Amino acid sequence: LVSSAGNGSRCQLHSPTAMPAAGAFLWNRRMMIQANCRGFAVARFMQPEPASYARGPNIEATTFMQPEQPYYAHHPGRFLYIKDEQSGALFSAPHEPVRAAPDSFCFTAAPEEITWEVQKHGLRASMGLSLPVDEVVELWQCEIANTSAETRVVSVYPYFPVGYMSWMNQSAEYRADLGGIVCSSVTPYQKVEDYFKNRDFKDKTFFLHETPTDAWETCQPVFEGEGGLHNPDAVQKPLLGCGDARYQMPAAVLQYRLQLQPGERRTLRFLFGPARDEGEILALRERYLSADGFAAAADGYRRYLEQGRGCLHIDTPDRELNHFVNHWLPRQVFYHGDVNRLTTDPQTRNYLQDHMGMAYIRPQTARAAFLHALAQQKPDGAMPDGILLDAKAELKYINQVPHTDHCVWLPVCLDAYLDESGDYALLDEPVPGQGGRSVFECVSRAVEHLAVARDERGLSYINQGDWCDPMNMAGYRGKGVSGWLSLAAAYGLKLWAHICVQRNEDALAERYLSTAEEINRAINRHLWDGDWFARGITDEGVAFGVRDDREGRIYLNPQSWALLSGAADAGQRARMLRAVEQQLETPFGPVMLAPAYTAMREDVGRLTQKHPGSAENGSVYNHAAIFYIHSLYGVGEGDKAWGLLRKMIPGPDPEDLLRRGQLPVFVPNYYRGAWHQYPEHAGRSSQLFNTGTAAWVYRCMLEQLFGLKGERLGLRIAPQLPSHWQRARVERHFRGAVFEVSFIRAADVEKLRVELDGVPLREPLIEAVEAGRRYRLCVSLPMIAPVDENITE
Ligand code: CEZ
Repeated sequence: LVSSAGNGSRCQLHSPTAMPAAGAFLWNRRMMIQANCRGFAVARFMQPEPASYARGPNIEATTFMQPEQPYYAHHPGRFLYIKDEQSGALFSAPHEPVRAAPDSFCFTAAPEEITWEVQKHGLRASMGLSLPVDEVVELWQCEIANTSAETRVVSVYPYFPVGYMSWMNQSAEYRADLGGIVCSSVTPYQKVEDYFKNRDFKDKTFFLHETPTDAWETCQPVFEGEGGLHNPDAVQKPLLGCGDARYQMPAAVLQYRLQLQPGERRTLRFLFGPARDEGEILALRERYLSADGFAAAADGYRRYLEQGRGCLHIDTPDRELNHFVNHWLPRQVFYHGDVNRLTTDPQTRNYLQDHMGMAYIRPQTARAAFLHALAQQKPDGAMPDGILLDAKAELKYINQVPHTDHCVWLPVCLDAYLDESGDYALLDEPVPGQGGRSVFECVSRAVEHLAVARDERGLSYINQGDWCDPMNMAGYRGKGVSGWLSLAAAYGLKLWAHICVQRNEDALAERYLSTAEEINRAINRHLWDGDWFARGITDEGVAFGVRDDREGRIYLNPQSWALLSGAADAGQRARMLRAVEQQLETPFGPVMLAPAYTAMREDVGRLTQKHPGSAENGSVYNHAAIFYIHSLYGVGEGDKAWGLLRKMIPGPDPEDLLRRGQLPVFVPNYYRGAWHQYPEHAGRSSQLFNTGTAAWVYRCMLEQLFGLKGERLGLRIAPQLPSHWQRARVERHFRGAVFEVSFIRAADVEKLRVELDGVPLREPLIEAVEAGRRYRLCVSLPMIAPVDENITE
């Protein structure tokens, strides 16, 4: 079903039907495309707000990227029809729209390209998609090969639907002078000011060919006719009709009539994308549409991805984990941090956590992002709901809803950044637009804002949401509080106090620590429910996420952050872990709450209206799951943490892959939960690769699983390898140095022993790391558990 090649840098799926939504994504500085194994695709580009150049056949709402994106016959995609001119037999690549059962099929996700290969009727069709680094254009290289023993005559029709472009104006025609099809439209608007905003939009969609075509069609309804997409009318005729689209729905269709000798192959290259005018189209053609143009773009893209390689290369007994960590995880972290999920107003918490991830990938970008975010801090120390990335950006969607947690992410993410980079100078950097205040002062103000935004019980207000976006009605009347945020505030205060100590700001540190303790006490007084912490208290004073609740009895986040904040003592900890295990853990990871709500709770909010087991209503919400894992490592529960961490990556066994319906090439924002309510749907991936999870997974792997964690003085070694691993090798880049680390479990080892270049260390800490140096570490670990026979090394 799923295999890998290229040492894990290629992930291959051998069926177009077993995991129909499985796919991969590519992005560059201006666009992204998510394409699935069957040929459907969703692409967005920035102008500067996200826009599309291929749409569904009806007016589409502009919205943010959605989980469990549905696909349907006329969904945008990129296809090839292939007709045998002698027998009339028809199939299509990759699978849609004809859906003929292939003789063989291979979808390949690679970091720099996505390819499909289909074998049918003695023919092999392949399609490959790649992107340049800086321009909005898809580079398509297709090949058709005769794998039979006879000479074949075939027609190949690339079919790139463009969809419903506009209700004001849409058309398409073939342009011999440009060498392809150009679809034109006017982005619909009504307000005069929008005319000026839209004037420079890329309202054309082009499809250019390198090899001259035999015929074309540009009008979607004419192409499809009565035959439907499975068997379009136009394909039944010897040649396409070469028609225009005049206020009709455009499509880009070409026809190549090819005669192929046995073994012969033909390569066809195309460009697909948006443009403002013909000049832009010609320039893209010039630059890219040739073998050399494609090769140069591929080179450039490879160099771009190099920047996202990350700082960790692993070789463990778990082969699929190695592939994931070496090739895919840092790529996903880099995507988030380099292009900010292709938004112009990332949610503040997302922006900060995405750049926490960037601290391990390209720290200077993280540094700039923290300064950029702080420049938008409000006069009272609060952080805005979203960070505006350019002058024209506006707060949209969820960023118009007041959430109370944004300040928390400053100490949390900066702490990680400082540990990794050692860049304590950042703290003294003045923040632009903040009247000369330094980073340290701004963050202190944020932390103090958290300390103040509490009620008479000492708990943090929730307003219309905290980390949980749709928990919008627990406190919208101004009284309700968040248990999670109170814990997170206590934790944030402690982290910041620690940084104060390092700066000899002892009085400040003491103040923050005592506030943190005060919060922890308030939480224990008001929110400890006997076996776990409640999620919050509503405007009406009702605690929720408690044993008396029939639905939403227990939430994961308060337990995780109680471990981090130190609110839980050893007895509470044991009870909480048991409760989580019994009520929240599933074969696909821990769900965020249980039981999932089946009806609206007006004193909790719209999360309870989401489908049970989806998203925040009790899915395995991976962001929440990784907080829990991080906190488990924090209290030394390494094996437990590992078990849950491994569940976050689909596979390797085929049954699990089928359940998730996703390839192990990214962490999705969730897997369906409601394990007890809807077991047949549990585990299914949301396919949404926008998630703060990625940064935290990378962090947990580096700092906790392998225990190669930065701190002010250097690199501390404190691994928590799963006890059944006998050995592992890791290359860790840190502050310009390279650490080659080999971990070995041995019977004669009683406690962690670290040798540096053959010399035992007194403390497992490498101080004063020298950039450019290669350090060889041998880390010996005691045996904890017997060897698991199932694990092959
Ligand atoms: O958005 C995420 C946010 O980007 O939800 C997380 C939150 O911490 C992230 O910052 C948990 O709520 O508004 C909604 O109902 C959406 O479902 C969002 O909550 C969700 C998006 O689906 C993810 O892109």
